[in-house]
Amino acid sequence: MNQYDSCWLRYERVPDGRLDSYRRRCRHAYIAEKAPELSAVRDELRRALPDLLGSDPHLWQHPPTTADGFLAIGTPDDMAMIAESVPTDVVDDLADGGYLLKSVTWNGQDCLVVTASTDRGLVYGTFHLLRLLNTHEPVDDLDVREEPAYENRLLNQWDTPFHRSVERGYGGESIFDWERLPDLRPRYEDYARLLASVGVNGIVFNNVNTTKPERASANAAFDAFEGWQLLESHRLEAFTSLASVFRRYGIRPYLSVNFAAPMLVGDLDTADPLDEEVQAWWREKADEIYELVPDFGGFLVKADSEGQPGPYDYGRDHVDGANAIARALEPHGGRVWWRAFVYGTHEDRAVQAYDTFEPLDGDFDDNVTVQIKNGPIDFQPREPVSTLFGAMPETDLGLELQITQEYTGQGVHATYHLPMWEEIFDFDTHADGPGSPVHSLFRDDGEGVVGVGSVGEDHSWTGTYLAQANLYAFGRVAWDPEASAEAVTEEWVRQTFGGDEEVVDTVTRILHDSWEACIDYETGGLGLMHMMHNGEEYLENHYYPSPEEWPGYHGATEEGIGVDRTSTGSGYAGQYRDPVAERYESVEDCPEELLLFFHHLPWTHELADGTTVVQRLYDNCFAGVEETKRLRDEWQSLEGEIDERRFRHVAERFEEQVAQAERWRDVLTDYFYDYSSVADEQGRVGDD
Ligand code: GCW
Repeated sequence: MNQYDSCWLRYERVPDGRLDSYRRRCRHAYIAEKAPELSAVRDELRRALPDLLGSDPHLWQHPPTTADGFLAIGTPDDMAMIAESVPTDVVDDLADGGYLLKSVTWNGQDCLVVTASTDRGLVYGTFHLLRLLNTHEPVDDLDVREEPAYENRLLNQWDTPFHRSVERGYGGESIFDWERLPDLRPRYEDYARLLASVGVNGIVFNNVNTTKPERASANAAFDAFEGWQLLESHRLEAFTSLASVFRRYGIRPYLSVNFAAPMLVGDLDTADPLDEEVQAWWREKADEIYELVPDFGGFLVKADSEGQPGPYDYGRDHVDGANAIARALEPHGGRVWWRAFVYGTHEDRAVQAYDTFEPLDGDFDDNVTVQIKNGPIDFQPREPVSTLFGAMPETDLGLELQITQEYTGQGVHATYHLPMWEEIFDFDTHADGPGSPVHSLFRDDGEGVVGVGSVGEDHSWTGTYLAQANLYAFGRVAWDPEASAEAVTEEWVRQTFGGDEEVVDTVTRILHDSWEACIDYETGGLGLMHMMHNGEEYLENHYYPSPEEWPGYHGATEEGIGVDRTSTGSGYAGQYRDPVAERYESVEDCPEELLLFFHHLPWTHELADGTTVVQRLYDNCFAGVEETKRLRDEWQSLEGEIDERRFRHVAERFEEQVAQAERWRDVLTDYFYDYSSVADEQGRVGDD
């Protein structure tokens, strides 16, 4: 038995109806020789084709002469046969990573061509083709042209080296064993394959928290942050070795660094970004890394945030800090990803990132990307989009999404993030007038989309098997944010659970309905935030409903609930462009699902359909639980239809999810009742 699941790269035998055509075009493969990426392509075909087609592939170094057809993979420059079969100008125009898949007839043979302008594109094209085979799609008349929407599609691992914990990770300990590196584990390559198969092209191997913060933390994992040590010279060999695995799959390696590295790793007595010795230290460190890892992507920095050191320690600002480090990387083509996750000085944390960063627009160097979480708070089940999107036209921006389910049920709940991400991407910021959805941003070179990773050592990788869908969907949405969510999900289900239509429909439905259910039982669904608490006594690193933690976040009083973030309150709504700002300022126009994020309203305030605020909160909490039970039952209906191991595992988690959702509902509704003294119309909440 494998020690871990193969996720969506399962490669099961295709049905007979497709077999002949697949065999004719794919059993013989002619692949360009040169790049490391092409050796990865060859390995993948050797892995996939025997299982899919029931026979070993023949790999050729020239066009096969003895076959009726073949698969050709290479750039037009590599292979004359490809240059003769596809329009080379179209290939030349493809962005890095883009590719063509084309069914052609060449010398009387039925061929399939996978071609691209870069070797990375050949990897993606190959995985695309394998996905078609895996989902039993026809390939006799293929004419696919694909290009990534964003230049950068990065994974951020919040893995703590050596200690091997994963902050906000629920799939077991970190897969990265720095103690044993440079020795490599097969799992590294399998992770690289999973990422490349969905188009991820960069990975930051270590957590953004690189030192233990000053403040005491409820999270035991905080006690072992040593990430800054990765920059020590004697550890770079380990990094180099890991990088070599991911490079074969077109994935550039990055590191999170500590702003005070010149003091921690070096022996300077300051990390002041304007100090020349500090600047020289960063330059030397960058030179040293690039000597070993020429395709090094750059540094990710969490500075002046949650106790991490930063430029403020020296009376400097984020521009000074980011640029000093960026200049060291610039000669090598590297980039600084500088996080905008700052809070703590404003009473309403929502206002702070914009307040801090927007005035700095235009001052960051060209190789700095400001990395911004999707919402102004912190990966809550639902948030409005960050006001910074579209607000810094002179600065490269990155969108940070959370793949791991920190606030959406962790390793237990089936909560699928793609519908949330779709809502975010489709949101019209009006940054360039009407029709400026979030997905139209982040398109410049140096911009992109970042996902906080979710994998660990568990057999499932992600704590629960269904959460693999979030990793898959992240890659697909970062590649094409306008793709149909249903299509992406269905594609994942087919590859993961096979092509039985009932299974496909059921799992697709479960995933798509899961997010709203989670919002309802965890928050009441009107835009309240942080109705949870990081409680280690319950389960280490686990959130559960805990009213003691809430008041600061949602403003409940005896009269009403919600936070006034309009012009009469914190003013956050005014950070959006009109008409978005106007919409959020107005109680009538503000969308109901964000109402209490922007407004403090009486408990008995009537919503559009006449229901009161408090009643809607009750109703949503109950509806969320009922919906979760329905999803659990849907899953139960799959017994016998999918393998026992995954069926049972997810079924058990669904039972736990229902119990936790009930607990959440009860704590929340009691709390609403305690403050409002308004009983539930249906008698479910109130004094017995
Ligand atoms: O949401 C908070 C998390 C921290 C995380 C921080 C961040 C990596 O609870 O675990 O630290 O955000 O994004 O920096």
